Amino acid sequence: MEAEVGVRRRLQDAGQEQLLRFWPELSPVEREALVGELLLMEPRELRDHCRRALEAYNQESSSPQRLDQRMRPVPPEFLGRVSRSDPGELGRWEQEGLHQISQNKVAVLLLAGGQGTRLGVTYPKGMYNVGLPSKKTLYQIQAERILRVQKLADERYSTKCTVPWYIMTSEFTLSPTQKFFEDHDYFGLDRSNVIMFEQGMLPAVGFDGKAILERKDKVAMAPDGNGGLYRALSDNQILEDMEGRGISYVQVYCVDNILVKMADPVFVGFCVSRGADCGAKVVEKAYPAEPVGVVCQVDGIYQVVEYSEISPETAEKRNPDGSLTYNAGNICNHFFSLDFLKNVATTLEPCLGYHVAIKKVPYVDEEGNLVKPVRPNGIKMEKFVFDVFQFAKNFVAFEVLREEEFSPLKNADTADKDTPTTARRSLLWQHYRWARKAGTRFLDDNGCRVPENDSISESDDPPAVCEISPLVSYFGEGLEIYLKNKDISTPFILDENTKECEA
Ligand code: UD2
Repeated sequence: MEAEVGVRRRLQDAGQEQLLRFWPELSPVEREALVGELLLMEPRELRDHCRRALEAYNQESSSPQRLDQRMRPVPPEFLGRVSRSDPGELGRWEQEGLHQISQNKVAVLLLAGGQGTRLGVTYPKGMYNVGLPSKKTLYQIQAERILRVQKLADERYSTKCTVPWYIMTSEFTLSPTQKFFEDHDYFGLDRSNVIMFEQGMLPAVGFDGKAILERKDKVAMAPDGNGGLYRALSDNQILEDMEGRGISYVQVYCVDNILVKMADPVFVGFCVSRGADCGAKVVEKAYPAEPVGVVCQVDGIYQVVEYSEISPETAEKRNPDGSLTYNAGNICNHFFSLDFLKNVATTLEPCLGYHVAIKKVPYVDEEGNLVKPVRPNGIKMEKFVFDVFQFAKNFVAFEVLREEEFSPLKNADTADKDTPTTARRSLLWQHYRWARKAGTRFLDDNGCRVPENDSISESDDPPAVCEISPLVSYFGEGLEIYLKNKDISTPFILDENTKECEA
């Protein structure tokens, strides 16, 4: 009774009393659950949140913001490019990155709190197996790349280093992710170096400015966006953990890129040698209308501009050499110094604005029936990880090769882009190229040489199926001893075991 009165008063203050409308029907257990949830929400924060959501929604539906006139591309002196750098320069960055890794100064941080709705699976995306011959999941591939990059640094600098792996999850993804890692023995990593923590959640708000009930005893909640990272870092004392381990640099990345280079020594080395506090990996946009955000300046300040915020004319704009003016496609792979993250988490985070997403949010109607809406009915508010670029004192962008570093898994196979099939193909093409470069000849089922036909498009399967374990090679290095002048039947998996036989 006391709890009910307290909660009711809090909700009155927040203007959200409708959340108790099924109170008389709830069992004691359900009441307790609902009260527990509501007590976590400060009345003023809840009121402000609902008001902000409604205002943002109204503004968004009346006039989508165009930024064309205020945009400038990243100045060339702050943009590194793999394609325009000579091997000596790339080697120096790699050396610098491996050195930092060997000194235990580099951590990786995975953003894994998303719900993966577009892919349509009920479990976290990192657990997805795209159908590689090895059947490895995204998590396993990432874990093995960490093991390999640690080894590369150790071999170069005679050390025994660790790249800690921080994983931000959400209410939806924490326990399945934990269980998956347990079941797979942390894929060979030391479990004390895999640190999972949870991001915050925010109520979904209806178009009337009222928080939505998804059940009679439960408010509809959604993760607060990948920019919820900064609040989660301080709420969970993650920066203290990093500091305790002596970390100076953190690479933050998104879960679904099958080609992601964990603690990428070249990217880290580039950022460190430029003295950057904040950096973004980018790829050249594939075509002007490609739906990716563009890293650029707006009124002289770095940010990512979403494709919906620029006109087709601006997206089509070209430089004298024919390249797109706004070409720096964001791939959600960022570099931060620990000092920068500390400053954001302790001081600047409240200045980050919210982005509005209009979604279909299941709800209970006035009669208490569960409704799955066919049309969007709710506002979700999210912060974005890249919105901190504005605070950088020394921002750099680093353009990498798409075919080597970016192939995200966003959609189910019914789509034609960013699907399990395209992700699998990208990885197998990469490994086919590496093997060819190392001097392999592939044989088909009949023992005949597979022709080395360079005109096949990478939107088809590669001529031969070859998968190389990240435990054997991180970026194609060191393959000659196993593959040079070898005739190899496909499908072929080069892993720790085959390596023993082949060497
Ligand atoms: C992200 C980038 C986009 C582009 C694209 C490339 C953002 C906001 N947008 O778009 O500019 O670079 O990736 O692949 O970064 N996540 C959380 N918590 C959340 C929501 C998302 O951890 O509350 C994670 C999610 O699990 C994923 C990453 O953030 O690892 C990106 O999320 P997304 O796939 O929803 O972002 P997308 O594809 O719209």
